[in-house]
Amino acid sequence: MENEKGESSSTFKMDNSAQERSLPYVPDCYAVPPSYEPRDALDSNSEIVPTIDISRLKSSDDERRGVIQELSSACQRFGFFQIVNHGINQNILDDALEVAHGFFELPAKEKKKFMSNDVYAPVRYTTSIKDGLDKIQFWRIFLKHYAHPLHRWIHLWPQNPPEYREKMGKFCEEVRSLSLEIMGAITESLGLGRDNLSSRMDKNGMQVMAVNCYPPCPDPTAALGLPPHSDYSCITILLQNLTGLEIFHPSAHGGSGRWVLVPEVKGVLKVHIGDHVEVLSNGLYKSVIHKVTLNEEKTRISLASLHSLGMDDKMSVPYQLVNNENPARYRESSFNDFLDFLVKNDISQGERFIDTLRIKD
Ligand SMILES: O=C(O)CCC(=O)C(=O)O
Repeated sequence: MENEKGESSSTFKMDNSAQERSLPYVPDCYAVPPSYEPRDALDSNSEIVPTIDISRLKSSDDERRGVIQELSSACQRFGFFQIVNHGINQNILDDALEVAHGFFELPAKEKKKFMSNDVYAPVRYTTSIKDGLDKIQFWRIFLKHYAHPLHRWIHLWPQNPPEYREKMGKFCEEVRSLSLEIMGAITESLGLGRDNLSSRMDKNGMQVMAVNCYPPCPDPTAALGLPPHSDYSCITILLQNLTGLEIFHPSAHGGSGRWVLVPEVKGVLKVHIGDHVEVLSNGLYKSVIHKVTLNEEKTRISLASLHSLGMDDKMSVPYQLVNNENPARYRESSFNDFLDFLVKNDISQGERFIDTLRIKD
C-alpha cells in the first residue's frame, strides 16, 4: 500500500533503502505493527540471561556434567545463553567486527557486486529480509555468505576491505569449532551421546554467516532492525558491538512472557537455540524468538554464525526420544527446506518455519 508520499515497500529496494540513504524520517512501510509487542514490555533485568563458563566442558567428568546441566536448563527456559571463556582470542573477535564494518563503509559500487535477492545464492548483499518484497521493511543491511568448508566458499567473499577474507575466515573457523563443541554438549544433555551428530555436522554441515549492519535510525521506536523470529539452524553463535538484541522469555511474568534486552559485555558470545535443535529435542528445548531494536546515534554490527546439518541432510526427532507416550512432534526438514519456506513466506508477518514442522495432535 502506498502512503500520501507515494512510498511503499518497493520504493525502498536495496541500493535505495531508507537506511542506506540515512533518511531523516522512518517511512510508513518500516512502521512496527502493534502486534510486535510494545516497548514497555521490555524486561530490563538482563542479569536473568544465563551465562555459562564453557571452558569447564574440557574439565573433569563432574565439572562437564555440571556445565551440561546448566546448558540444558538454559535451553529449556530461554533457548538462549551467553558463553564466557570460550577460547576465542579477543583480537579475532575485534578483527572480524572491524572488517565487517569496513565492508559496509565501502562505496555502493563495491558492495553492489554482491547484490542479490536470490535466497539460494551462497554470497549475497541486500537489505531488510527480502527487500522490497515483504510487506514491512527493516532497518538492516546485510551480507550473507557460506563459510564451511572455508576453501569452497572463501574465493567468493569480498576482497575489500583487503583483510576481509583473512580476518572473517579466521573468525568463522574458530566459531565453527566452538559450535561443534556446543552441539556435542547439547546432544549429550539429551542423552544421545556427545558424538551423535558430530560426523554429520563436521563433514558436510553448513555454516552461514549473516554479517549485519544496523545504521542509526532517526526514530528507533518506529522501526525495527529485525522482527521477532527464530533461526532455522541447530545453533547460532552471535557477536555484537552494541546492545540491540532482545530475546523473548516465554515463562516470565506468570507465563505471559517478556522481552529481555541482552547486555553487551566485551568478548561474550551469545548462543541461540534454533528450530533444528527444537526438533532434535522433540520440543524439550525451544528455539528462541528474538528481534533487533535500533539506536539513534550509533551503527550496530552483528555477526551471526548459523550452524546446521548439510544442505539436504534432514533433521528429525531421534528414535531414542520417541515412545508410545511421547510420539515425534515434528516433521523432518533440511536447510534447503528452510530456504524454500523463506521464498514463499513473509517473516515480517510472523510466519515461522518451526510452525510448519509441528505435527498436529
Ligand atoms: O543482529 C542480531 O543481533 C540478530 C541477527 C539475526 O537474528 C539474524 O541475522 O537472523
